[in-house]
Formats: sequence, structure tokens, C-alpha cells
Amino acid sequence: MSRWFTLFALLTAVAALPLLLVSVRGERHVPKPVWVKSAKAQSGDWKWSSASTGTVKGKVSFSAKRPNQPMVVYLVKVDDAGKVTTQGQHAVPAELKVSQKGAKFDPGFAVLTRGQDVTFENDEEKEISHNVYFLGDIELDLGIFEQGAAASHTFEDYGEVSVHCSIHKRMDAKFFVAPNPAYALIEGDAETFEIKGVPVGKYKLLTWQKQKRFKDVDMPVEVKDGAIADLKVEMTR
Ligand SMILES: [Cu+2]
Repeated sequence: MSRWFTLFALLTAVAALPLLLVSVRGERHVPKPVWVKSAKAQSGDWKWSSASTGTVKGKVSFSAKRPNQPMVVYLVKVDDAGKVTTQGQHAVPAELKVSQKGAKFDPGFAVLTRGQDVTFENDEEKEISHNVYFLGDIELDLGIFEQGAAASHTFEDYGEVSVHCSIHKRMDAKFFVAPNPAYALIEGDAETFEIKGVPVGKYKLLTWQKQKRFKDVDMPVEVKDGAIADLKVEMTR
């Protein structure tokens, strides 16, 4: 009889274990950052600033009416075989501060550079808590923070980030994290771009659109010392 009781007690304990773990997890207010998905950026010894640089410029054309939304033209370093390789070390822009006043992320759109810090400040005048979580190429939850508190994150990977708050469903923002400083933001009715000071080497020119209306471009570019690579970037549907 006592043997059956021991077995029963053991089974109950095993069954209760997940519940116990869930409750412990629920008390953890600031989840440890974990990369769920990676855009496969790597840092390496290769330095972005170099004595030998060239320029990549071009004109973007659109096969249909273009939405009044920003797009980014950016370069990704590739090896001789054309495969994405280490993106190297580069100077990182200053931290971006994002306000959350009135349950609104401000700025609601930004282009960042890999390695850049972003601080979300809960600068509400009332006692309102906010949460920040990311979806997209970079997925992460920064937890919930009260009025006066802040949450920071360093973007060590590149790609698209949709920023949300689990408390306020309408609170959102969009970031694009460029892999290196070689990018151009194209806004309004601008159709040209120029990226100067690109270290010589082989790259891929890629596009990113905030509103995805066209097929993104993926074309090879070679940057030569003191030269200008002049490209036609055709956005088709
Ligand atoms: Cu919020």
C-alpha cells in the first residue's frame, strides 16, 4: 500500500513541476535577452574604415505607384564567391532615445546601424507602465517597466524590427538595422542615392522597404579605389 502511495506522490510531483516552473518564470520581470532569430551578422577583425574607398550611387525606378514610405538601399559585404561574410567593425552612431509619452513610440521609425544602442524611456507623466518587445528578424522581449524607468538594447544583428508594447495594442514602431554604415535612406519622392567612403571590396546591394510593395533588389557591386559604381536599381512588382 505504501509503495502505491509513494508512486502516486512521485507522479503528482512530476505533474506539478511544469506549473512550478511557469510560476517562477512569471515572477521574472526582465527576461534575459535571447536571440530567437538571427540575420547572421558577424563581427570580425576587418575594419570598416579603410584608406582605400569608393562610392556607390544610383537611381531607383519603380514599376508602379510608390507608397509614401521610406526605403533603404544598403550594402552587405560578401566574399569572393558572393556569399555574405563578416561585416567587420565600424564606428557606431550615438544611442537612439525613444520616448513613450502618450503611449506612442517617438520616433516611430528609425534606421539604425548594427551595434547601436536604443533606450526606450518610459517618460509618461502619469503612472503608466510600458512593455517593449521586438518581432521580425530580431525577436526579443525587454520586459515591463514603470513610469520613470527605461529599457535598453544593443542591436548586434541586422534586419527588420517591429517594436510593440504588450500593454498598449496600438503602440508600435518600425526599425531597420543596417549591417554596417553603408546605407542610404530614400524618403519622400527621392529617387537617387549616394553612399560614400565604402571600403574597396565585393558587396551585395540590397533594398528594404517599410511598406513592401515591390520585390527587393539583390545585386552584386564591386567597390574600387577612388571609383564610383553607378547603378540602376529597378523596383518591380
Ligand atoms: Cu505601452
